[in-house]
Amino acid sequence: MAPQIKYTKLFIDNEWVDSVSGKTFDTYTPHTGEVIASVAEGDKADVDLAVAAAKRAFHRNSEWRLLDASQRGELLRKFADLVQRDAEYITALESYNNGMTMSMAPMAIGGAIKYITYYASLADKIQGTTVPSDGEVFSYTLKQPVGVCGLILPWNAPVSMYVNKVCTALAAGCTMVVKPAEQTPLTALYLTALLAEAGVPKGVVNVINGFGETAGVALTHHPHVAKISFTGSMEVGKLIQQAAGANNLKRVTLELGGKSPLVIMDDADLSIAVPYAAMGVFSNQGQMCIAASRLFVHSKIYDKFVEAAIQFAKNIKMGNPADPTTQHGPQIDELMMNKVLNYIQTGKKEGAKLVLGGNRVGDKGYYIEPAIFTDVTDDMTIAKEEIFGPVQSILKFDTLEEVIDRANATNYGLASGIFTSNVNTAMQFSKHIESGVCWVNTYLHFCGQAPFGGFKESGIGRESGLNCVDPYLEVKTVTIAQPKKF
Ligand code: TXE
Repeated sequence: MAPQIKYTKLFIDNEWVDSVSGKTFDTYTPHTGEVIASVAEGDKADVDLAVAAAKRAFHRNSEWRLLDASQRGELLRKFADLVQRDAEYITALESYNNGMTMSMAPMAIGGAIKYITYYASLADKIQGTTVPSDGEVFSYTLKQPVGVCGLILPWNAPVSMYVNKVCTALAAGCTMVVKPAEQTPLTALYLTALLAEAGVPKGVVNVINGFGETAGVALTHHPHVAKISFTGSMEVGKLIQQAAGANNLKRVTLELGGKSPLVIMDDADLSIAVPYAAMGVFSNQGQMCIAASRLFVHSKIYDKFVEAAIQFAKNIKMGNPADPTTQHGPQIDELMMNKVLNYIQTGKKEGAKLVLGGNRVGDKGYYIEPAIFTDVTDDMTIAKEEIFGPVQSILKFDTLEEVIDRANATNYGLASGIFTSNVNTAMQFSKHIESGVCWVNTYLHFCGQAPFGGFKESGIGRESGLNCVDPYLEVKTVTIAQPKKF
């Protein structure tokens, strides 16, 4: 049964409100493409109201600013408990609006709860230092919340993205305006209702549903927004960086795309490497910034590997994401489905060999069969551009030195991986690969304790990990004159 949809409005000052314009837009389920709800459509006027609310909530005498740091942690722990209480519903809603399979969504929501408790634990660990300044002074630093944050979310993992940004900003003591992706507003709205239930004071978390060119742009250009945290495309990431430079020098963290290399050495255990390589690119229908979308396989084992990869992918069960036995659901929308299908056509035209799948399935919903290309070369479009779909591109290499250079020959630098039984090979690769994350004999391993983010054009800054609150903080040095040194 389809989950009931409870929240569709904007959330400003802890109230559910219609947009100033009264406009709404439809949201769909990717399984059929049918409309499942109409949500309030915010634009500049609504962003202005939300930023004003967040600014009031950031006033030095506000309820939020007067909370103890440990109370912020308590609030987040309570939020984690509420997410746990409603986990089954949130999981179903995520799957319904996003198309994430019910075999994956429970892991995503369970993971999100662990991340929330990790961020909760950071709230009262934010510490300055005492500074051994020269002269007759006493100096120390304060780490203070940066102010109103604009948090712009993508659609590929809505709950995880909401939690990463909102809970880090809350741990730091900031206030915020969240803009969920236009494709997937529903779980963000529900999570916000739970934050209000947990006791977040009014104006601290505001949510504006809407489109990038209107609500998103209003947020990134707003003079009272001190920081933007964005996950999405490289193109929009660059626009956000420019907007920040053009007005009030907002602090910016960006988590953008990837073209992540996964290397299979000839000494790898293929019984592990084959399934990890497949799940590294086919999970979530390939809609992952860390997708292992360039699979480099050693020439000595290339044919054997390809055979095993085809066998594995053939058995991936495609279907309705609501069926818990389904492993492969739909792409998010028609636009993205067509974009992926175009890449598959381009791959064929440029001479790569499509050895499995790659067709649209059915004429309702946005299903694409997992695709495998062999004989892919570095210059091909499918080896260079982020496809964001279920396309495994297999390239051949001969030596470790060669594959490191080829893996690094991209503007992206988000994730990488290697399968090998030689620890020196693993250490050499992990040292020289230009990526923010490197997995050895595993892939897609995530936890709150580990920093996540990209080198090069894959982004700026890191989410999760001990230092994840730093981009939400300013450091202030306080120097007090002393009558004489003692
Ligand atoms: O991203 P957009 P889209 C990549 C992936 C995908 C491509 C396009 O390759 O194929 O991006 O996806 C908001 N100012 N990733 O079109 O447009 C938008 O409303 C401010 C990688 O969905 O970047 C949404 O909330 N905001 C990725 C968010 O930005 C703007 C996840 C992302 O949308 C804006 C998603 C603007 N000018 C896509 N324009 C990852 N890193 O995981 C749009 N937005």
